[in-house]
Amino acid sequence: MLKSYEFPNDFWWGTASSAAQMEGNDAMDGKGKSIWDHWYEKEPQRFHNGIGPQRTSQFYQHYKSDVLLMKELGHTSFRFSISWSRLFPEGTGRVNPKAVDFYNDVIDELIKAGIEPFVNLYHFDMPFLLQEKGGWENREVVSEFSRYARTCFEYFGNRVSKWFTQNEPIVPVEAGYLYDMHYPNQIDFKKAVQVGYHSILASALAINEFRKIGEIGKIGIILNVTPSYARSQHPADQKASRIADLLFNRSFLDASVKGVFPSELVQLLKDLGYLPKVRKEDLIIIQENTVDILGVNYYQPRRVKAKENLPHPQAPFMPEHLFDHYEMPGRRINPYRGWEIYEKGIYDILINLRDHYHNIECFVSENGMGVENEERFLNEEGVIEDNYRIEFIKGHLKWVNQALTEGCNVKGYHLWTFMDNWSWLNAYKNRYGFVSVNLEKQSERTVKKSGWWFKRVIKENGFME
Ligand code: BGP
Repeated sequence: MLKSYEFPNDFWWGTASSAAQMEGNDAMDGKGKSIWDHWYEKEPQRFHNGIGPQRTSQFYQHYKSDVLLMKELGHTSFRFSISWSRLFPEGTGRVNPKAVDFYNDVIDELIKAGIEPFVNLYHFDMPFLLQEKGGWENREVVSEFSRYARTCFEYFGNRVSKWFTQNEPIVPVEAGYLYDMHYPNQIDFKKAVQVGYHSILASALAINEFRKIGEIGKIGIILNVTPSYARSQHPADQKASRIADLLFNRSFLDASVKGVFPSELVQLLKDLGYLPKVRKEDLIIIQENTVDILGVNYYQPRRVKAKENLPHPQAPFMPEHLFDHYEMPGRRINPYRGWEIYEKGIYDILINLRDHYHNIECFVSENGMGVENEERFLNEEGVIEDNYRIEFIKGHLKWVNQALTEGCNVKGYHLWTFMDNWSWLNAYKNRYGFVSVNLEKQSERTVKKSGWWFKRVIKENGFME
């Protein structure tokens, strides 16, 4: 018998993207360089097929028709980010009027199309001139961020009522300061902790600016609250998993939602000798400026086991000195990205938020599947038959639906992403969109089978299976 998965009438259906990944810099139009522009100039070979941020999907040129396509596909909301270095070419000081026009127009077009804009302020894209001053390592840059945030609220707050300070702030910490995947390519746990702490402070300061301006809507943060699963019930595996959870989830989650750092995390960093530099007054700001709403990005779980071998005595300290990653036999993998597919993870996250984070209002802000060489699935009508993506989304939506029936305060689902976009180091290797983009003829966008399927899901507020 078919089961029906129904969602509330006002459920937010849509997609998410980010400035650096979709705007394109072919027309810089006064934009300053971000760390991505700089790094690409310096080391283009680090990017898949040498494709850099210049050639991303040209939303900057085509946003009007892109928004119309979103409308055609039934979107009720769309999350994008403002590029700090487009708005403030030097990261501070002078505002670029063309950027103001562009974002004003994007917002207006979305509203005209009946699509609610969800605006994020920071998605891995530090202005290069501020990175030269140390980026998030530097307290001054934290203050610059709150100034930038305030400017955005002032310019766009009259029409945007869902704001987000940052997307996955743990990623610049890991990728930029531990694992050499983002600029500034450092491997330095001490700096990583400071950068993480300053990002949290920057978010709280931006929220503070938002509250000072008055009632212009809700403000939140978007976190990849990857659940940690221990290999076994053995206390050593359990401890390893708890440490991973503290470092990668609860650091940002507790600070953003509850305004405090878990005492176990503080003790751990203290024991390791890696407590960041903290000013007392900052802790009050963090405590008083928690989020109204939480975006949950979920792609894969984190599986953890106790350490099996001692680290090399000369190796720089890494989180992996405290636990090992666990490759669970039989796990399902998306081979193109190497990420495990585990749909129930989204349910576990939502239940955790219900039970331990006062059931804060939340939504699935990113979920998706990147697949290589999708042209092989083209049918005779020229449509990519991405049945695997439909299955992937359904699998997750079923668990979101289950969480709803159990009282979770989850308000929407956004796929990553609307149209194929530039995936950082992977450039255009894996495609995530409901809409494919012809990289040669950029203006050519073609809706995939999943895009039409999702349109029906939105129309019917659910699906049967
Ligand atoms: C998330 C990021 C996105 C996006 C996505 C897919 O972590 O918020 O920016 O890129 O992951 O990952 P990737 O592009 O690396 O395949």
